Amino acid sequence: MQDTAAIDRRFMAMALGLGARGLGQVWPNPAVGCVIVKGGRVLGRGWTQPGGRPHAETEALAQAGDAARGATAYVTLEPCAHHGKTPPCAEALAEAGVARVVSALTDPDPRVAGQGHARLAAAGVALTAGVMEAEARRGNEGFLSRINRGRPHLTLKLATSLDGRIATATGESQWITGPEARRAVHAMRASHDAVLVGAGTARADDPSLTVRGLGIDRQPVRIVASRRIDLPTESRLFTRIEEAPVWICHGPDADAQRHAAWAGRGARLIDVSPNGGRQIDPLSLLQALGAAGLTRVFCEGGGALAASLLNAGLVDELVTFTAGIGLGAEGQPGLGAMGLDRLAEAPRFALDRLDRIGPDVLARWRPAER
Ligand code: AOF
Ligand code: ZN
Repeated sequence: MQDTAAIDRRFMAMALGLGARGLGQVWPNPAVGCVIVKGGRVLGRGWTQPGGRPHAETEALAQAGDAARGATAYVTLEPCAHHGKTPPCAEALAEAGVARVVSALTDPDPRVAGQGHARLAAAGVALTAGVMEAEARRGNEGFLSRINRGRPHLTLKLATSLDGRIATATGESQWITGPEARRAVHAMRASHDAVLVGAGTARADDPSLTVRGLGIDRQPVRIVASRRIDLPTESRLFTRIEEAPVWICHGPDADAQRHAAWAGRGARLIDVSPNGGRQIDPLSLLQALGAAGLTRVFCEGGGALAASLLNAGLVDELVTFTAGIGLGAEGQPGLGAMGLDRLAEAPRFALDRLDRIGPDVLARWRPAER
């Protein structure tokens, strides 16, 4: 016979797995998961739907129907307390007769912020909060970052040779990593709200930056950071803009003609120059993206943008693919100049997870505690 704590963790783990299905699909909302259980049987499973609604609890309650009466609901984030398109989830759970709610994490959204839990308690629903909180923080880290820091969670991807190069001197880069790694990149794009590149990469690679072959509902937003909007209108991003949204983040000295051309094509143009500064400041860039509702951004280079994000301490997660090929000092480095003199000044990351992927190495890193 398992004790309640172990049972709670088992079903919360299931809810966390369901919630993760919404990652990249639900911004500006969190990707929540919900499981409704009675007598050890799962009666309803739900997760936040593309675009952020319906909420996870709505989905799970609809599945469980009348059987929700007397059941326990496991939710990866405090049920909401505000009226949106539907009444608050806390109310819906109580009205369905759910006897107990187990939640992982308090919702930092000021419209909720403890009031969801309070409503449940007031309605006589038994409440256990904080189950698998650390795991739920990870699952909701994009949303938590948007609400608490005003900017999205930022993942930086680097796919390099053994010696940290991303192309030969002549610019040949297809392909350094194998097909398995490239497929994994598409899955990573899909779990983020947006893909971000610098103008140099957009010009050199003419990337489409879409997710292909995964059958997703909502393509990530494609973002180019380009101070002057130095982006040819012959590029795929321009000619095939209908495939997914394109946002261009630029500075005050942006080219007016290209500004008009991209706007006319349907791109969203965002001025990210703080106090009239000429350079794109990486923090202002991310704050603008947070204000636009993004919770998870996946940066795929190039070297200059990656170096400036690293230098500013804005990389929350680093994903590196390393291929077994050496390109030598004449190859193009994955990171541009960082202006570092001392090792102590260099951004340092600690290994979080290590996998082999086809013939390549996939490592995930988090900022090292200092
Ligand atoms: C839940 N379950 O599945 C999600 C929640 O714009 P609205 O009305 O959809 O509300 C968005 C807010 O609801 C969001 O900021 C967060 O506080 C909460 N998200 N809550 O009970 C869910 N996605
Ligand atoms: Zn809700």
